Amino acid sequence: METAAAGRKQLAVLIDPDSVSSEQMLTDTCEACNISGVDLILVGGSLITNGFFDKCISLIKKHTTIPVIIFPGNIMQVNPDADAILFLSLISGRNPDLLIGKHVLAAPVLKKSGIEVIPTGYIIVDGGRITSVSYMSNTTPMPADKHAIAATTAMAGEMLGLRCIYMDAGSGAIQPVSAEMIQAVKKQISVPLFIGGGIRTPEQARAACQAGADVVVVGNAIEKNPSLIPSLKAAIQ
Ligand code: 1GP
Repeated sequence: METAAAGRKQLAVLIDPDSVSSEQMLTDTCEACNISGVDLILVGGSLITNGFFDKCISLIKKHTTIPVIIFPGNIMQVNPDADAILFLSLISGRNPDLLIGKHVLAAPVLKKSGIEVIPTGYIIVDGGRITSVSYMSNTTPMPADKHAIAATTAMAGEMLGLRCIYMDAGSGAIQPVSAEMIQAVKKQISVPLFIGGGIRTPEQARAACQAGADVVVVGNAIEKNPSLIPSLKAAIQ
C-alpha cells in the first residue's frame, strides 16, 4: 500500500481459489508472478465451492514472497497466513449489510487473526453485463458514464477514512472502467486507486495506469493465459 501511495504503479494478480484447477497450475502462476516482479497477489472469489481457500493461500505463500492480500467475497474468506485483507465497504451500493453489517461480524475474527486490515471503499461500475459481484451483492452497479457520481462517491469514501478505493467493473466485464471515469476519480482523491474487472490486454492495463490507477488488478485473463503476466507488468511500468 505504501508503494502505491508513493506513486509507483503496481500489478496485482487476482487468484480465485474456485478457478484453480490444480496445484501445479497455482505453482506455475506463482512462478510466473515471481519472474515478472508482480507486486501483489489478491486471493478471493464470489463463491468458494471447492474448499480450496486456505490451502490456496498456504500454497501461494510457499511459492512466493509477493504480498498476499485477501479480496474477500464473503466473511468466510479470512486466513491469518495472508499479509493483509481488503476490508471492503461497498460504497457504490445501498445494501447496509455490505456497508457495515458483515463488517461487524468479521471484526472480532479479524482482530483475533492479527492480519493487517485495509479499509477499502469498493465501487462496482457497470461493465456491460451482470457480473457475479453485482448479482451476489444485490446492488446496482454505478452507471459507467456517471463520472461525477464516481468521483463524489470516492471522495466521500476517503473522507470517511477509507485507505484506498477499488473500482471494479466485475470479473469478466465486457468493458473495463473507462479512462475518463478513472481520471475523474483520481483527481478528487489522494488514497491509492485500484482498478479491475475486464482488463485483458497490456494496452488496457497501461490505459488504466495512465488515467490514474495505482494498482491494476487482472484475474480472468491471467487465469486463461498466464503467459500474459510479463507483458502486463511491462505495460504498467
Ligand atoms: C474482479 O477486479 C477483478 O473483481 C478482476 O476482474 O477477472 O475480469 O480480471 P477480471
